[in-house]
Amino acid sequence: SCRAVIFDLDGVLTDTAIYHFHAWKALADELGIAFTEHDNEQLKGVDRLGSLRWILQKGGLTLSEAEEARLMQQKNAHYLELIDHMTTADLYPGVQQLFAELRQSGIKIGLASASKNAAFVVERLGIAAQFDYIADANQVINSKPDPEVFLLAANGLGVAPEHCIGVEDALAGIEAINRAGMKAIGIGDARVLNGALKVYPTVQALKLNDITEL
Ligand code: G16
Ligand code: MG
Repeated sequence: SCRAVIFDLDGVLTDTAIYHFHAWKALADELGIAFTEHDNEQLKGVDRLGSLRWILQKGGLTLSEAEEARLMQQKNAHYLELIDHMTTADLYPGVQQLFAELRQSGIKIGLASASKNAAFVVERLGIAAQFDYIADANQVINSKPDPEVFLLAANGLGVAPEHCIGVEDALAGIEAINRAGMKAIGIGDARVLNGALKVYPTVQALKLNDITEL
């Protein structure tokens, strides 16, 4: 039975993808590389270095590690400026209610994010105190689809992976959940999120019953 639900952040609890897109797009423009919203889909759940390298490869560029570090710093500074405007209004509808129901049922709530800015974002969304444990990119070596961040979250929650459900909007995240030995719920398009046991269009459509019955 389910004893903990571990949520992804970007694309599940809030829409930061649009801010990541704007910041990467500005950088790509500067480098003379075409970068579209369609391209941005490929970067969901992918960590910062992986995302930069994807864009550089699209432009046929190979840069030194020092140059990569400088560009990542530039993109992140821009991204931080953009998310500085985030408020509790940016929390997706239905999240507060689902969290309250999970808590009432004695089910723990965890976070497993590929973002190094996860703590800042959940603070802005006003939900930081609701997590029993937060695992993010600052604590892991291997990014999704590696299961590390989900396993770290389960460990922090003190719940065995087989009693955890993971909730993800990215294919790489679904794979990470499955490799962690957890049950995977997808948020988004069922045709895209292969490997999820169930897929819901939004987190609002995901109900407590769906979790306890999975
Ligand atoms: C998120 C986003 C990715 C982003 C990554 C790293 O992952 O989906 O697009 O590249 O974080 O973000 P940062 O540059 O802030 O460290 P998740 O797992 O929360 O969906
Ligand atoms: Mg995500």
